Amino acid sequence: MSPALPGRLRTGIRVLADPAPCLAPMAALLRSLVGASEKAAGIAQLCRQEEALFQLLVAEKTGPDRNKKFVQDFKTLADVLIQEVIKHDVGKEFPELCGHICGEESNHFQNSLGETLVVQVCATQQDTAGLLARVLDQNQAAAELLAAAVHQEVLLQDPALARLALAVPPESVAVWIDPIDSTNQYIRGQAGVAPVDGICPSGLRSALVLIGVYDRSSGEPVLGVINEPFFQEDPTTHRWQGRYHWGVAYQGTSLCSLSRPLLQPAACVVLSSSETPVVQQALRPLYGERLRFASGAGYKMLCVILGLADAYVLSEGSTFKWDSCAPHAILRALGGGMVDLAAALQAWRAGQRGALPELTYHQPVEGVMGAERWANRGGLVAFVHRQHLEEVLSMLADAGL
Ligand code: 2IP
Ligand code: CA
Repeated sequence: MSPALPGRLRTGIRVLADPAPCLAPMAALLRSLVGASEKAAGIAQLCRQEEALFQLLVAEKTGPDRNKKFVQDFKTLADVLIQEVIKHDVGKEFPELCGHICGEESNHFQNSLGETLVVQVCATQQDTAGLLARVLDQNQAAAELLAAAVHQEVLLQDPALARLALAVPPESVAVWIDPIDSTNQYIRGQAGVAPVDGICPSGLRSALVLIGVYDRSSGEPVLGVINEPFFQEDPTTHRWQGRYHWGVAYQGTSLCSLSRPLLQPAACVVLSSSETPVVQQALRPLYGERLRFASGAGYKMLCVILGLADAYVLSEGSTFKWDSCAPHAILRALGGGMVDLAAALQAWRAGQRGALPELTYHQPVEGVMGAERWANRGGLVAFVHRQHLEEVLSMLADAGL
């Protein structure tokens, strides 16, 4: 058996086999995604914890060109590999999803010798190690550590998940993966950044694995898994312990691993540190000094899910479908949602007070290329309680935005 991933075994909830009775497809899909997110989180932890890998992750881009490129590539490799693992593990269990699991990264990878390699999970650990060694300039130690993590078997013991029975055919849904959201913090972020009212302004905490499922025909998010690989550090071993959250919102069924957060007495909003001064100013009458700033689009959405902030407001098109799909599904499962800010403001100004336009996940933006096709171009507002969305829209509309 492969060695255990650091930080996974000791939490006590990860590895005991759980007999999987006849689960309806959606529940089995959810279990599969949670399992894949656990493996992904294990690989993310491994790259930060194993010296051989961490050195590659944080190495400065100095030295000859070849060296510079290799270092840059390794950062991308961690992302690509995690995405491929999720695609592989989930696709193996649900062949109906093949071709419908997409993510931020392309698996075509050029190594420092200029060879183009397709990063993928091979049939055996040895083959995967061989492929990774070619990607990693024959760094055998790094390749073997990663291959062991890729082929690690992760069995969940999660009674709440095991009990679930849901019916939605996998052939009607598709998946968005963000293998590591907040990549900058993943690479450079510190452990132990002090939270402000529960929200970490920066640091490793904001690096998340996001897996979202949406309905292929309506584009609505229906299922989401957020995994926090760097939730806490064991003070004695300094190993990372993670946790995960999931939610389902499908045809009137709402289920979530978390409870709907209660309304907080002091209003608070979470923003990107690059949010425009105009928007910050417009929100001040509502939130006063309780404007909080944090890295990571997924992390800010998680802050709303956990009730640490009433809303996440983003006026720019700097997030993508893979950033928002999973948190959006969880927000819906909790009775909230995530609107397209530009479209919702337009509707609000026109006097619309019913359902406001939420983000959808199935259609690319026309007339643009690359990742931009999947940008949430109108910005967004994430909320649990509808009244918080209304307050934000009315503030921004009053400010002439
Ligand atoms: C990024 C990441 C950034 C976020 C940006 C995302 O994804 O979450 O932190 O910007 O919108 O696309 P900000 O921190 O200003 O909210 P990735 O790290 O996967 O590129
Ligand atoms: Ca992202």
